Amino acid sequence: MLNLTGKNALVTGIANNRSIAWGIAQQLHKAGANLGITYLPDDRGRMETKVAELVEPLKPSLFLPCNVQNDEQIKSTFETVREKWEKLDLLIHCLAFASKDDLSGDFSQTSRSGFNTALDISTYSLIQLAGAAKPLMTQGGSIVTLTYLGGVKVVPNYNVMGIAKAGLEMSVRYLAAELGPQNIRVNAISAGPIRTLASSAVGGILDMIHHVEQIAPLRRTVTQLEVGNAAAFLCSDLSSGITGQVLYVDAGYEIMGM
Ligand code: NAD
Ligand code: 0WE
Repeated sequence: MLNLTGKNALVTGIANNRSIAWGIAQQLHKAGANLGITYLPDDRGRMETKVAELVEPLKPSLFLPCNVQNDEQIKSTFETVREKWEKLDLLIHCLAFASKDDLSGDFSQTSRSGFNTALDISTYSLIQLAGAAKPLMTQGGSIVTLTYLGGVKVVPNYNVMGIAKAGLEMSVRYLAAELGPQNIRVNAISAGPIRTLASSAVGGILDMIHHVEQIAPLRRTVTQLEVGNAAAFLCSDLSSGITGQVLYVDAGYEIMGM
């Protein structure tokens, strides 16, 4: 049985009840994990209030602001984890961002600053969070990140995010090689398209979802809770022999050639 009791899990990337991270947090809670939730703070504190309300039923023992572009917030997040929890077992990296200007039009027109922002938030953040988690994962651990097919094959308009996800998937392999001797596993879930805050801001996402529903072997898209179940598996001892992998949770879409 999938059992995460006694495991401390830090979950990033919850913005609202459609977030993939919310699906993951619910499944980790169901499996018995002790949760720490981080959120992206805004200057009016609205995110804090919204996310706090949403996650209240999961009774997180930590609730912390963590903008991954802010070194101080990352430092203080992991200092708090060290003080309040004896050890960290699980880290969920479920965030990405690119400027909207860079998610349509000609890829060759991507600006230097747009490239840097997308790779800083979406790719470098995994390396930095894993580096901060490493000394706290004293009993081994599992790190799970979220990626997308657009990092392996061309998906129209995914553009600079495709480069970020390619870098993210390769970071998973380098991190898995480094952290393996400490029994820390690092894996990615490549999710099919799901309507979330991030994806809904993308023009044509509904058409993409409709396309997947016709082509994917299961003739449907996946849900946040299905991604959450796969994450719970990768966090549990049921996956003890798996590291450095990209697990497709996409209703089978990735295998199709036509
Ligand atoms: P979402 O908008 O719910 O989540 C994105 C999260 O990133 C938000 O919680 C946001 O606060 C956070 N974030 C952005 N910038 C940040 C920063 N500087 N510091 C800290 N947090 C920051 O959307 P989602 O679709 O649930 O995205 C979660 C992950 O899933 C992303 O990595 C995304 O690429 C990946 N993914 C999404 C889909 C999809 O179709 N929705 C498919 C495959 C992979
Ligand atoms: O990874 C993602 C979402 C990434 C994303 C989305 C936005 C929209 C709003 C990153 N940054 C932003 N910035 C914003 O201002 N997905 C896998 C979902 C997604 O995004 C796409 C897709 C799919 C699928 C963008 C273009 C084409 C397809």
